[in-house]
Amino acid sequence: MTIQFYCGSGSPYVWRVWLALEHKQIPYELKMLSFSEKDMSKPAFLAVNPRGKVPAITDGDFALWESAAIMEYLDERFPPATPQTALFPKDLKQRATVRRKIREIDEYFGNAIERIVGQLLFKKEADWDQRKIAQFVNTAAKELEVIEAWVDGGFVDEQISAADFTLYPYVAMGVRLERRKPDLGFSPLLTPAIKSWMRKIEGLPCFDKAYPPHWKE
Ligand SMILES: N[C@@H](CCC(=O)N[C@@H](CS)C(=O)NCC(=O)O)C(=O)O
Repeated sequence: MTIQFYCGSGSPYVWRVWLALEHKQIPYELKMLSFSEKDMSKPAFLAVNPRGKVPAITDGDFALWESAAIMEYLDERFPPATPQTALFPKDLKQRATVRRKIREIDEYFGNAIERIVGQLLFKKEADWDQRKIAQFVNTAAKELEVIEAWVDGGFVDEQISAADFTLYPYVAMGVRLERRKPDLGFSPLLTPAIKSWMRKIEGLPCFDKAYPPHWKE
């Protein structure tokens, strides 16, 4: 039974699952929902995910949501043929470390990016709280220092993993937010080590296939 992948364009949570599906070359059927049409709140989708959020998948009659849980499910459901196609390492402690980094990325860096999104994309410019925006950028900067040490010369962990697919969409979102606020000051935080890691992710065969469709326009 083909995996049904419910998604929306531009969501960092969707993007990580999309990268995971493509990286592992899992066959799936794309169900693109529209944020502007409020498809996530319609009964057809609420029957899949009662929280009304993307991403969600179905595998036969099994439905799953929450992007981090979906990545774990996909990796176990479609066991990797090589370590390069694994989303989580085989070794218990390395696996725990990747899970920890995913939590840290979501909890600290991702949270700061989400809060900037909340200001710049969900409020009118006149209502932007410049003090808060600066505070969130500052938090992102501190987290990028931690992240820089992780990615230095390699991936977020010892080899490519779900942690890279978790991190990349948030970083890309930070850069994209400068279209709304050119003086946001996010891009200058990207050090050579982080940029070099970004190029590695951008060079993966899965990258173009999972790129948010409306960002291509
Ligand atoms: N913790 C969830 C977050 C999912 C989430 O917040 N998705 C947003 C898009 S970024 C959503 O679907 N919002 C519904 C809406 O805007 O109607 C996950 O990791 O999957």
